[in-house]
Amino acid sequence: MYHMIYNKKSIPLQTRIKKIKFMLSKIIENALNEQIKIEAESSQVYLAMASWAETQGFEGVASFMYAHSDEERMHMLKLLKFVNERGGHGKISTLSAPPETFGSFKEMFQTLFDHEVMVSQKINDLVDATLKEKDYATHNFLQWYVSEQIEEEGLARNILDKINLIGDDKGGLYLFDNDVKLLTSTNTEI
Ligand code: OFO
Repeated sequence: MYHMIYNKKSIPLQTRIKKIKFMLSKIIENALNEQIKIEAESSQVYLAMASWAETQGFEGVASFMYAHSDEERMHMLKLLKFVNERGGHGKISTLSAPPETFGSFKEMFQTLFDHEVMVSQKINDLVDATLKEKDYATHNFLQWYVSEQIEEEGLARNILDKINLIGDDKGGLYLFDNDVKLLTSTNTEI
């Protein structure tokens, strides 16, 4: 539930009304902090994928993953600032180390897709928690993440479909790498 904070005695009524801030409940603050950690870990996983792809000579896949890693960091920061603006404390947690290698590109994009499905589930759980807590402001804020996840899952699914068609064909992978590079430069929303 919300808690109002303002100093009744020192601030005139009109100013007081403007300055009313609704603090996050502990339940929502903790849940948002959990999501901050998930977004930070997503950024780390995609950074590890970018680095691995680069060592394999796949520049297109690497730049796609670097851009995706930056996007996830932006998702994390957006949550962190929201928590702080709402009177909570955005926490920076220890992150688990991502894998160093990913087997094949097919396996790597499958991991990316599975990861995004997991993130969508976590966002849904969070939205659910805001409704239970009657925190409609956070519920509204989270709609951006709901839409973002629809896009990200769709994109990951498209890429996975393509790579499943190519299989291990070297020529196909070369063309795929160029396609993905194009995707990075045209889709700044990734
Ligand atoms: Fe792709 O995870 Fe952020 O929201």
